[in-house]
Amino acid sequence: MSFKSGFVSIIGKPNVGKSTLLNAILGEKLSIATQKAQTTRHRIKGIYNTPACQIVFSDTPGIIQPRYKLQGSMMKFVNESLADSDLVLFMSDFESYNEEEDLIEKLKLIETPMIMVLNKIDEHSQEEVASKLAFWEEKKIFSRIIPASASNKFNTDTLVNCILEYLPEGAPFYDQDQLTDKSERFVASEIIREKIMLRYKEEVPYSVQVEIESFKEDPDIIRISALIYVMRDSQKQILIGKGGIAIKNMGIAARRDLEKFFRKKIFLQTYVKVKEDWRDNDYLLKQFGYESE
Ligand SMILES: Nc1nc2c(ncn2[C@@H]2O[C@H](COP(=O)(O)OP(=O)(O)OP(=O)(O)O)[C@@H](O)[C@H]2O)c(=O)[nH]1
Ligand SMILES: [Mg+2]
Repeated sequence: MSFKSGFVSIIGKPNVGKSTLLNAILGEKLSIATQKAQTTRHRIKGIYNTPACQIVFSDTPGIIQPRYKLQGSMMKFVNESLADSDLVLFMSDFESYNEEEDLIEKLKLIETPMIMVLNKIDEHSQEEVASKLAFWEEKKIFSRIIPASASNKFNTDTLVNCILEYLPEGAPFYDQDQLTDKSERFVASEIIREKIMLRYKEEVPYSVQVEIESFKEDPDIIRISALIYVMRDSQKQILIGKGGIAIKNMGIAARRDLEKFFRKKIFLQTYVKVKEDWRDNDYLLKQFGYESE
């Protein structure tokens, strides 16, 4: 058989496990995943390479009704990804969403073949799984429906094989040893943001932007300096914590994961700055990389 290559968009509501699935397929923790909704803010390409194929997955932000400009950009990333894919993976879990009917109407408009992934089956009984599968079958919008557990890597190989059936024959689009289209700086900033999402509550994770000020790689160490922007002074106080303990512990956790990803010793410095309402500021959103490609 000749070489197959193509683009696959992973879309769905927030928190259904899109990034977890991408990481499970790639065998690398490329895209950050947390229990909080709206973890992913960008379109992140993850490139799956074997001697027989190259699948360029796009992880995308969870589909929501935008309330501020940052969320508007996030939804633009979803649409762009849909526009240039050979196949769509629509992922859902067992939550029932208020706007589900609206979303289903939108899915019906997508002309690209779609595979539905029913995720998190590890948390549910066979009866529940069967009834959810029947619910989606009935919509008649998917070429295939695959029950899976991304965090347990259950059915992810089956899914990859199924994806390949829908991809055209053709040469690879990227170097066959390339993992992502994103820079090392981007991945570093995301690892730090993941730790903030995991360790802080309420609006703080949603008010944070992480920018890598410098990233210097020496033979035995990478020195990273990160600027963490928040929207208000009160958030800065929370982020830093009493005597700086909260940010110190966040930095330790981030460094641990940075060392795992880059497979090198890391020296990490963090600074916190206030940029009022950056989430609604066109200029800053552009500067922070939330502009369309
Ligand atoms: N039990 C269970 N939990 C899962 C599974 N897959 C993902 N999760 C968990 O679901 C949560 C959300 O996972 P993410 O991968 O961040 O979800 P997402 O769809 O990328 O979310 P957004 O980026 O916010 O759109 C995390 O706590 C994951 O550990 C699964 O198969 N089973
Ligand atoms: Mg995600």
